[in-house]
Amino acid sequence: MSVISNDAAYIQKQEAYQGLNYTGYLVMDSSQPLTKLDVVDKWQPVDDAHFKPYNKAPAYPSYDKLIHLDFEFCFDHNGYPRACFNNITYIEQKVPTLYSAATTGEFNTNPIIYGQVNPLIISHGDIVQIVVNNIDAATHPFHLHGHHFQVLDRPRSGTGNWPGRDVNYARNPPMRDTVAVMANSYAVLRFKADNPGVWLFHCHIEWHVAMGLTATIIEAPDRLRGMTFPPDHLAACDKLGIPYRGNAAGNTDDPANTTGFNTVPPTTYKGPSLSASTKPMATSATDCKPT
Ligand SMILES: [Cu+2]
Repeated sequence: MSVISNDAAYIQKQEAYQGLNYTGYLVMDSSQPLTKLDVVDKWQPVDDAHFKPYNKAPAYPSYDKLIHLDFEFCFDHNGYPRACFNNITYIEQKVPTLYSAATTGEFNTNPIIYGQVNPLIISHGDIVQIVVNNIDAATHPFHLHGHHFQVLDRPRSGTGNWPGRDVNYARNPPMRDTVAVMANSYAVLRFKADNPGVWLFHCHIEWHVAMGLTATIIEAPDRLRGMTFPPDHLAACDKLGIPYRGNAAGNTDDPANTTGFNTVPPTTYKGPSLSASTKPMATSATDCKPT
């Protein structure tokens, strides 16, 4: 048994785990000789917020765009528990966000057209700073698709919210695509917007995703206009009854028309989007996701 945590509260309890440290072989080919075991006989947790990048890359010295996300659990219109960024829970729309970005022309820089997916528009080349305040009493691992961000600050549990100003950040911060944001604390992240696309930022505890703990970064929408998709992707959407043109509700004549948007989370959980008339096609359903 091993317990890996970089939360100071756990580290202080390390005596409780002495005697539970075992080292063994994972044998994939029994015809091969066993090599010398590399035994780690002392539990010495480290805080990965203090790692240094292998390439010694310095921190981005400033940013062009600040994304400020306050996370806490919340309730929807039906009284169901949800998870919210800035008091708004993510609600899956009829048209996946990437398809809306590709098919709505000049409208695709307007977050309104994407519906309640917590859309965040960023420009190509921007240095983006994400501040996540974790207002919950547990640690949550936040993950970003499409980038490795710098972790400029990730203080201990109980620190409270980001003070609203940038101070004393790491000069050579670690680079990650996931960061554990401590309980009642925050993280400060930076990345360069050099990868046009639609990228989700979400808690990596999957049932928290199901509860709506997701924001959608729409990066360089001007470069996504008119992009084409492989025919098998579109065929999968056709098979599943998922529209792939227009705004969040599939309105193509006027993308600013929000009629038909999904505004209330579903009251049942069905996993990937499947219409009742189609057979489950798990891998194809994933193709229709905006990541
Ligand atoms: Cu979570």
